[in-house]
Amino acid sequence: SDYSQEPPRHPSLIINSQEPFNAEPSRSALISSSYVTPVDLFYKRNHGPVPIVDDIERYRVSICGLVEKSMELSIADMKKLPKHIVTATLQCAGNRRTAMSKVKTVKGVGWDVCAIGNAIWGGAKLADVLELVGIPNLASITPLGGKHVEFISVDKCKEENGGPYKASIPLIQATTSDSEVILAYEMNGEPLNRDHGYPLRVIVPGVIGARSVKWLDSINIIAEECQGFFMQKDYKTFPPKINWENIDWSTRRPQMDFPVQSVICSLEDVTKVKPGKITIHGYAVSGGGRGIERVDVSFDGGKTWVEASRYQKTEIPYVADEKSSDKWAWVLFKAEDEISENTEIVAKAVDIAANVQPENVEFIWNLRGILNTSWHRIHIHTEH
Ligand code: MTE
Ligand code: MO
Repeated sequence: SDYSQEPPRHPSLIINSQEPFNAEPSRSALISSSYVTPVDLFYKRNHGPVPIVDDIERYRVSICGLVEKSMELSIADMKKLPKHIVTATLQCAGNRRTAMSKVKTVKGVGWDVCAIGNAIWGGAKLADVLELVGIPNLASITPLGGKHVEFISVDKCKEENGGPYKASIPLIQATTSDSEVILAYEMNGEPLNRDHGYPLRVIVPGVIGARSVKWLDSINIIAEECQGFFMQKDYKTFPPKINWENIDWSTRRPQMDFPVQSVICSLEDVTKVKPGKITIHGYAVSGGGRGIERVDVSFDGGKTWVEASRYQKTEIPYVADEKSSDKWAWVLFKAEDEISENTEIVAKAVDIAANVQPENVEFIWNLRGILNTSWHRIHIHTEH
């Protein structure tokens, strides 16, 4: 593969792999960049070289498969449809993998806690695009129910034996009246950049990042879910007893929604501080549109808890539509206390369905190292 034409990147990114390029911002950069993550600091997760789509006039997305009539749409065609703006947090399923690998080796990119970002995405609703090829909204109640929408990209990767990256979602998820699945051509009010999917990418809010296919080439309506590597042989969770010898991928479904998550970003996992008042900051988010109910923080290793306060939405640089909801977006939180001795600061979030993060990473260990949502713990050493 040819990595000679990769786009420029922010020098402060922490690079986990150069080819393909996988990088995340530092904790302090992520949290100080506030509610909307700037594009250049947003984590980048690629599986191959970033493709070059330089002839935007000739770029077309084809929509084919089980449709009345196939179509090819240009970016100009997409822009003729109503622009839908959604604030959504994108999180890689492998976020916090490094901490999981300390229990027992796992396979995958060694992410710290910042393979996540919150952006304001602008584009056409997938439902509106599908209507153009004869798929009515609320397709679930028509004979088209039960089908899947497959997204096929321009980029090529080794996991697909040199074929394109792809994924699918159930058709109903795109056509229900409250669906906010979009084909995005904008990120934070600007055209997508190359790393994030220029000229067009899918955004599936509330779902692991892997399903938000970048550099979209075609949309295929199919009867069964996508058979691609990342749907069938990756991004699934397994019980702890499953290893690479006895794994049977077909026994599990592809992971879609991500579970409730929270992370303290203002401190490293082991931090030295002077005794006295300490204020911690972090993010919390849940999948499936389940907002955050509260974030509990403990300054004594989990014996007692205080409720964190939220401070999201203070300064949104790009004003989304007034009606647009924040149900797909993270919340930023802060909490403070006095610290006098060595301790552990712990965060755990609760979502609106009362789901809570698991206490220990041991109990959710899985061989691919995905969805580490265990309580985030910071070890504090006081320096007198
Ligand atoms: N789409 C394509 N075409 N190729 C990819 O490698 N990576 C996926 C997803 N979409 C990927 C892709 C994964 S695993 C994640 S987490 C997100 O894109 C990352 O999106 P970002 O790089 O914009 O943060
Ligand atoms: Mo990912």
